[in-house]
Amino acid sequence: MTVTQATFPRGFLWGAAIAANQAEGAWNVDGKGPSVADAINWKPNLDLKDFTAHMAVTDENVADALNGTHDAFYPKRRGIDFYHHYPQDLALFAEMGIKVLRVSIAWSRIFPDGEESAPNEAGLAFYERLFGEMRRLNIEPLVTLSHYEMPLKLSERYNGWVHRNVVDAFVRFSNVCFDRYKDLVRYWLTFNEIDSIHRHPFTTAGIREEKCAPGQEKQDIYQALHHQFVASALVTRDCHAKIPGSQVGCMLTKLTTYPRTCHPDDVQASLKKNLENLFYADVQVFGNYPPLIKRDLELRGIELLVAADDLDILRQHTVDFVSFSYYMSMTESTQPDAERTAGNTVLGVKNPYLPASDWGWQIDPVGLKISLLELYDRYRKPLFIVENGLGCKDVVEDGKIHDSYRIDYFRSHFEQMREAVHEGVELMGYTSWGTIDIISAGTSQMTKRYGFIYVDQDDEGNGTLARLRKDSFWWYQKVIATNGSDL
Ligand code: BGP
Repeated sequence: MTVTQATFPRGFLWGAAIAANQAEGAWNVDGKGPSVADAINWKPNLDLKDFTAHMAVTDENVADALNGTHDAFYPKRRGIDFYHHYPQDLALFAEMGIKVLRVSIAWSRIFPDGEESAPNEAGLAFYERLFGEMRRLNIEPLVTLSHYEMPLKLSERYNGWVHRNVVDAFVRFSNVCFDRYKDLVRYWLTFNEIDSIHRHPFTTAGIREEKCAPGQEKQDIYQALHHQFVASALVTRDCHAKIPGSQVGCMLTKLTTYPRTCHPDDVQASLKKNLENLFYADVQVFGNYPPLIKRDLELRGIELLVAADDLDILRQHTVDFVSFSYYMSMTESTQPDAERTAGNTVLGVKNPYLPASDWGWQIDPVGLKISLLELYDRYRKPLFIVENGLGCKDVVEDGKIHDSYRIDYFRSHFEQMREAVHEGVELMGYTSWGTIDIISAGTSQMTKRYGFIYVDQDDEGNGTLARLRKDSFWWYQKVIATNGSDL
């Protein structure tokens, strides 16, 4: 029996991923309104251990963003000026040979207030130029509609997605995009890491928990999440109707969780974590709330306001593929002696068998294969890895960046991806996160670099913004050219 060599499928979509709020900069240019990302709290040298401080938001932050008074240090950093540099950056991506580029459309560039009677033409025109240039370079756009860029004025008006009106505003924004870009974009993602609403409710759903009624925070967050599920289904419906052949994906933070020991309590605890994580994709793939989650909400006294046709909408308009981010695996334990860490280091229990990045994220290539096998077996839908990579400190030496550690990271993950495909997983593509160095969402730093392309900008926003090809740039170019056979 001949044992065939594990390979990636012909036409595999090797690519790159960025997000408007972490790459574009130009936070108040050409009519763009402030987004929730523009109000994220940031202070120089904030203690990284205080992870939540980076994602917190204060009345002062919001007032500064709404009044435009905080551009002294922050928003100009909120990116690498991709807004103006995109022709040069796309040329670098094309030089690497990427087939697909994941970007997001900043909602507040299209509807600065969120509910205007007409969209901001300058914002629409920017993305039309961007997608047009991508097409010219034979780079397929993969577009995220919601990636932390909700209009701040909208979120302040309704306390984010808690209010049903935001569903209408988002559906309207999405339809303006489908109408304008129907000849340029066929791959769409609705909500980036829709599960992260619990980890940072403000950036993902515009919710400021201090504005919720006391004790209502969890109720409001689940209500907002329900509104996002309905909005995701409605825009999936509209995208299919308006763009024949289009494909819409959900997007999950894949947090595959291991039991720290074979103690049944540890196994049960990790199973609960895994089911809670998968719930968000379940709703968008199966079109209904899983029974265990419904029971969990009941036990917690959470009663969702569900409109008459909501459940039909969820059932009728499910996604075409499942996309996800994968950075690390997690470990769960019920034992008191388990070493726990918090903050922007690894979230939860340390896994003694795995190394960790400088930011404490546990590096686990096998965990990626486990995630692929699990997701494909559960959903029987094509999968797309739309975020993966290693955030670390790079050093420039004589204009070079010798990032062999990044090559090692990707090589080990690509080997596992290739094995998963060999074992039957239908994997559409892969976009590395932050293929060009951009702002970290969790820490607002530039220091936490993911790219194959270095950008000369520091954590204070100083630098020439010059782009430099790292050693890994040439390695990824070779991987793409050989469709992953030469790692
Ligand atoms: C994911 C976000 C991305 C990106 C990534 C890396 O949660 O979808 O926007 O930020 O995390 O995280 P960080 O930038 O904090 O290193």
